[in-house]
Amino acid sequence: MHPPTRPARDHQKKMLRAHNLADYAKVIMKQMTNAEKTGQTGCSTPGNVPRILLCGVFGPFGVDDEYGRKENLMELYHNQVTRIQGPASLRFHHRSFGLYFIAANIDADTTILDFPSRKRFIREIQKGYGIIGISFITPNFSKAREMARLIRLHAPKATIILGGHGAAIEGIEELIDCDHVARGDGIRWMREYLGQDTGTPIVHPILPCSEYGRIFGIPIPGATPSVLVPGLGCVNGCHFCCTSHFFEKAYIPFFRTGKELFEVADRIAKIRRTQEFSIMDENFLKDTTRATELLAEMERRQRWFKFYISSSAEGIMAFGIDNMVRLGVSFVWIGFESQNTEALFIKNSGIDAVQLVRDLRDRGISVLGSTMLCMEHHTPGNITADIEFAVGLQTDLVQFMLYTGMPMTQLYQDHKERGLLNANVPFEEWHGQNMLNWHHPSIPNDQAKKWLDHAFRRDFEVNSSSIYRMIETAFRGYRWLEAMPSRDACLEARYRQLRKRAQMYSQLLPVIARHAVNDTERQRALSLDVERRRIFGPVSAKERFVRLGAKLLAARWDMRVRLFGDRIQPATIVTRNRISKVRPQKP
Ligand code: B12
Ligand code: SF4
Repeated sequence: MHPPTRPARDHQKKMLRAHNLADYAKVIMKQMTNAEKTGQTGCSTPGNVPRILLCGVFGPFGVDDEYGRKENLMELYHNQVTRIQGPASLRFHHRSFGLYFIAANIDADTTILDFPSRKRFIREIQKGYGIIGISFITPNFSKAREMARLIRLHAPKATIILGGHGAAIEGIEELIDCDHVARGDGIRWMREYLGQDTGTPIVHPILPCSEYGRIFGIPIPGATPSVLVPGLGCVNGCHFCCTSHFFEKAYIPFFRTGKELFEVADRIAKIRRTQEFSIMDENFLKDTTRATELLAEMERRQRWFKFYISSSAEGIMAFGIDNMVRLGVSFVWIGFESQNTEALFIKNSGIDAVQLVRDLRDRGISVLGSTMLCMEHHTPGNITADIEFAVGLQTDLVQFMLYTGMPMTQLYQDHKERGLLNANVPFEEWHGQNMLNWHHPSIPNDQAKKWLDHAFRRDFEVNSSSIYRMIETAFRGYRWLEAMPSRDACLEARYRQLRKRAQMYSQLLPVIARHAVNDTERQRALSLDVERRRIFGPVSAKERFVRLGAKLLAARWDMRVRLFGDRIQPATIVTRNRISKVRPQKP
């Protein structure tokens, strides 16, 4: 294999830097050098693999137009969690990670185009790619269809491959003009399609878990956590869960053992210079053995990573909350779904949800609890009981979603067989934040959003902003660890991390008090600030400066939100992945 020429490398570096991805560039260069060192040749038919373009759908996002809806923002928290919390809402952008995973694991020159505008997309597809892959989810169906149409128009020779969760839509081959549909794991699919070895170990791309990262318009200090994907899918197969169904209710591990996972995390941590990871795995603690091994490896190597995870309640109980503290979990997303529905959700069976949340928060672990509204048993008379259940859990964050059967879940099949699917609701509305895609027996469709809005508001008014709650959780965890008669090296490290977290985020307390939703939140923030002074001493000159800056930025953001609304669009990111092992061979 020929190593790339110096000009090619320089160009590559320049391209990546141009998109503010300097650390990613370093990694690409590093991986390239490793490939050169080991003499990997990759593709069995060098030179035959066409240039590939992998795209996310085009923006703008979260606007009412012919391709999308204003309720479907390209944001996690501000869309489905903290959306009514005004300037206190958490604002982050997340990339289309699946595309980076595919690019890192095939032997081809690949360009990733994330969050393009329609115009930018047209410009890129005219560059002579042989294969163009589109990643989309169900509510972005119309965007994917338009992209395929544009490819046929501007790049008629390109092969179109559809992938991502939108590929589960029934009869998608007929609905969108394409050449192939990749369902399930795209790495395996692309490797097979390109005639490359499907058994090659997975290379984990080095990526920040999010971009932008602001609360009250204030940039979150420090390096953004890295994304870590241990595997895809979940074996639990809950009837409504599209992630589980998309991967055929199987778990596809990228890294099977805790030791492997540690090595990957260690490599990423060293390169990105942050010990924090957002684990993108639907049910990370389900594989208790792997998580236990990971903890053992961290303790053996004295590496105190911190993790944001998702896990079912049963997984948490099996692994143990105290072990989560040791593992460095500072945030967990749990699906509580609905009270009294144990037959539907075995994962929550026999678990006291209120106690679980309290125990987690007492140990410094923030909880995002998901709940579904407008389930079949809900009526205008009983739905408030479920909303009160969710509010009463007192999690740091709550996700309320409409009960929506996405293709091809058991719920979707069930609604279809019973003739309940509402054919008048276009795919653009299948995002769970506005209307139902099925005929509910007792809740008219124009009422669904009203229940959602009520639920979010009720949680906000009773429990205060999520950022306040997260700071409170950090203090609770700090108190708990401080009260321990003795701490081993692991707990001592966790204690120091929590102290730092509590100290850093407590600088926001005056801002929270100033922008509080009601007097309860104001009093909560002010009294936590009093406790902060008791624990950490008087506010230093530097902290006073930080607090002043935070206040000014928050006031500016508040003004912007009031005058111009709170819409923000993710920036377009172009990543040219030329680690290509598909280069002309030496004769
Ligand atoms: C990160 C994420 C987001 C990010 C967006 C990232 C982005 N730039 O698009 C944010 C937080 C913004 C987001 C928002 C939403 N999301 Co989302 N999101 C996820 C999440 C948690 C992780 C996805 C991920 O990166 N996984 C890791 C990668 C490696 O796996 P992957 O994406 O599945 O990719 C693999 C395969 O799918 C396939 N593949 C993917 N793309 C392609 C393309 C090609 C060409 C090929 C061949 C293969 C292929 O290969 C990859 C490697 O194996 C998933 C849940 C999950 N765990 O999968 C939900 C999920 C994808 N989101 C979902 C939904 C519904 C939404 C929202 C509508 C929710 C809402 N109301 O707010 C919005 C929509 C935003 C919008 N305007 O588009 C659903 C999709 C449902 C469906 N059937 O379409 C999921 C599955 C969650 C769920 N269980 O409900 N989301
Ligand atoms: S436990 Fe969670 S990830 Fe697993 S199938 Fe159920 S809802 Fe999906």
